[in-house]
Amino acid sequence: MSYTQVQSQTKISVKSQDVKHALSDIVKEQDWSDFSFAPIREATVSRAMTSRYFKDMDKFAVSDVVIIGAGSSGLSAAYVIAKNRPDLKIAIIEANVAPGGGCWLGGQLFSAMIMRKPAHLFLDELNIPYEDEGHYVVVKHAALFMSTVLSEVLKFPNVKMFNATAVEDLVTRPAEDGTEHVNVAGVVTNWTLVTMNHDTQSCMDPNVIELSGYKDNGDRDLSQKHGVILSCCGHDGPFGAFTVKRMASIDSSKSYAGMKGLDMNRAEDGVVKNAGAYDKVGSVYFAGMEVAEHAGLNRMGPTFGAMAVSGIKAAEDILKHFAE
Ligand code: AHZ
Repeated sequence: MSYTQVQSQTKISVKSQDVKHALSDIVKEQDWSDFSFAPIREATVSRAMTSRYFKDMDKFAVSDVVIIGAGSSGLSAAYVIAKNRPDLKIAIIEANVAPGGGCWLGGQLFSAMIMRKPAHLFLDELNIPYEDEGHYVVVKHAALFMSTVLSEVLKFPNVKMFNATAVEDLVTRPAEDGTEHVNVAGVVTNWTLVTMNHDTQSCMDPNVIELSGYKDNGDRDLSQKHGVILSCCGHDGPFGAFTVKRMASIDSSKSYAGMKGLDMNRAEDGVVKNAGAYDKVGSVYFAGMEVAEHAGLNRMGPTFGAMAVSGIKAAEDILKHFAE
């Protein structure tokens, strides 16, 4: 009996009092031998995936907010922006297949995640339980935080995450003030596996996501707000700190200080204070550990409060930009 056949019947009665079945309408007590799904063509499965993906690529080819990096800071920011502005198109680009960045463990191989207050208020917002230890709280597993914030973000209809996709360059325009500075008008993307193999392949050109608010000739359309990039690429590594490094290589007026050694107290306060807009680069905001790279701050190690709070601060800056 297939699922559709079962649906058209009255509910199967359950004699067992103890067992709670997840498939409530087609519950089986003992014998699953006649179970089958309704038939499906392989091509139907392909079309169901690819048509949606390409529709999303079309829809998000011009986006209001592009978030680079789906770690704890990027997803915290995405949650706040998407919740407050369901009208904004928010594209999240994540180089890894698995989103979440470094937030599947608390530190080293340990499960528990430490968040210093007031980041616990964000946990309350997401209904994530924790142990209250006074000035800090402990979530029993970092994956509980990550999976919750990730699922909440993905539920927003105005958010699309493109994972296994790397931002490998920035789209730039001359700054309006006539100086040598640049405005960033979009991101250049490629499949991560391609980005990692440019040296071994003949050139495979990338794709682009443009920020909203530009005309066909690339000039700003002053009748509307321009879109923004929020870079949350984490600290330096194979992909990390991408945007600060690229800004410094494009624009001679930019340099990045580089992250300093570990100092939890200075690092967490500094990352929050320096998160948000980036001096003299229109359209780009930063949150998370990438802030430590451009501002020359300490790293904090396994305390995640500043990741959530810097994401929220950057999100609020972006909300102000769209509200003004
Ligand atoms: O894959 C990266 C990760 O998921 C992704 N990413 C980086 N560069 C990218 C690019 N294109 C697309 N060019 C890119 N995606 O960005 C994500 C960064 O997540 P993260 O968890 O590394 O950064 P975060 O700043 O959100 O959180 C940092 C957590 C850390 S590191 C640390 C320490 O080392 O002391 N302490 C904390 C709390």
